[in-house]
Amino acid sequence: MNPIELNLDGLVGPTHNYAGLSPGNLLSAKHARSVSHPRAAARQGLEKMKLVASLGIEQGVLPPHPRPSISWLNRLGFIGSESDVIEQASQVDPALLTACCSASGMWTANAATVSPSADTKDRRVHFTPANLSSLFHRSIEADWTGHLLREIFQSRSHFEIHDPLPGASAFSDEGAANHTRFAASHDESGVEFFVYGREGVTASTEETSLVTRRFVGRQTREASEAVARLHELDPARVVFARQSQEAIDAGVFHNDVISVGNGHVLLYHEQAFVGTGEILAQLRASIQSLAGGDSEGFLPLCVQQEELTLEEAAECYVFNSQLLTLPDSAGSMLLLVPSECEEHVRARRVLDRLLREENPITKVEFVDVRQSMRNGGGPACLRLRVALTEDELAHMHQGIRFTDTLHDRLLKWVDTHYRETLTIPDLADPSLVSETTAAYRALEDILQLPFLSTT
Ligand code: SUG
Repeated sequence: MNPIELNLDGLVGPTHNYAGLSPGNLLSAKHARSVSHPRAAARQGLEKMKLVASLGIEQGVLPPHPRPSISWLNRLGFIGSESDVIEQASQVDPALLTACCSASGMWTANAATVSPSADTKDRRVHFTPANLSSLFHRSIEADWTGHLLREIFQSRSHFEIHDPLPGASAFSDEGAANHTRFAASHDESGVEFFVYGREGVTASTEETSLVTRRFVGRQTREASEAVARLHELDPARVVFARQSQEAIDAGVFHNDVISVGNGHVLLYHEQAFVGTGEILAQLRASIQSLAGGDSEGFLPLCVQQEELTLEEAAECYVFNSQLLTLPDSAGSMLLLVPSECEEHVRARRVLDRLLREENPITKVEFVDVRQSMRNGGGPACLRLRVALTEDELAHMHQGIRFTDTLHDRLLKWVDTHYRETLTIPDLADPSLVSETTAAYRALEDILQLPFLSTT
């Protein structure tokens, strides 16, 4: 039996739009207010899930968050019938309506941080839903994500779902997008690597000021450390690193835009971190000690700025790839790369070099997730990795496991319920609420999750 890595992809929701809501995310800013294609976006996501499942890798699907969120608009003081609420919000504060319509829950790499049972003291899988407190439209995901994870991973003897960290800026947490795990295989204990963008509680005024920098990092050191404590990880098996400010300023708002890890491999840009030499030494020592010193060892694969600048990386998203161990292939890996890189001459050169050189990456495939990419979300953003044992897999909710039948049902569902195009003014259309409610009601049956249209 192969060790299991479940990839939980977020199904793109019917309100997928380009609102330019994320400072520091240059692709989102570039496409702000352009016309989106929700149906094509959801189809692209489903195609990616099908591709990963066809490799023999366990795939699952997480439903879209309920949007437009009438309950959040109610919390903000817009009261009345659903159409009254939409109308008031669109007149009084259209930006709030837009935020409460965002389909950003699709980027499940930001849903939570996950530590598998092989790493935790109580031998349960630990999840901490990300509070996403940096940006309002993302912060409203946290409670619902917690609820969803509790429904999907119900067995308390196998799974622990923590509350999100406190919502203050000092504990800003963006989940697995800033977390990587190194292990000989998915079922063995590993080293967890947390990357943060700034200090939280102890930040100096200079550090948070935009006078000397372009963008402020989202993940704080305090948040990463709190998650590691909550998950009861062995401190000897945890490494923390700080993102370089150059990377953040170039548009690297999450670490998964500039590095990706799997097995014992870390593919990273030379300007990704502060103090790279020391970080690599810590990772090497920790990984080495896992296997009593006789492991094959840590394999860092560096991309230098002469090959690809930070700005180019933040544009083509070559690092925002899924690095997948291929089952039954003695540890060889596939890099699933956004199709934008296929036409990007310098990214192609990097990929060709990786394939030529001695390392476990034996295959590169391109995947079209262009609708998501235009909002700054590549293949890696769209999935949450959960390493599980056979027993844990059997104890989670089975209705979200991806099969050909589920794929076909979801495709039909998307074609029935999604609009072909959506503009920002369309978000003020009250019929969008009834359309999406009908969609979520139908999805309850498909995924066997009976609360999607009522929360
Ligand atoms: O948080 N974009 C998301 C993209 C998240 C990508 N995730 C990872 N790198 N793991 C964000 O910036 C844009 C929404 C808008 O502008 O309409 C947005 O939220």
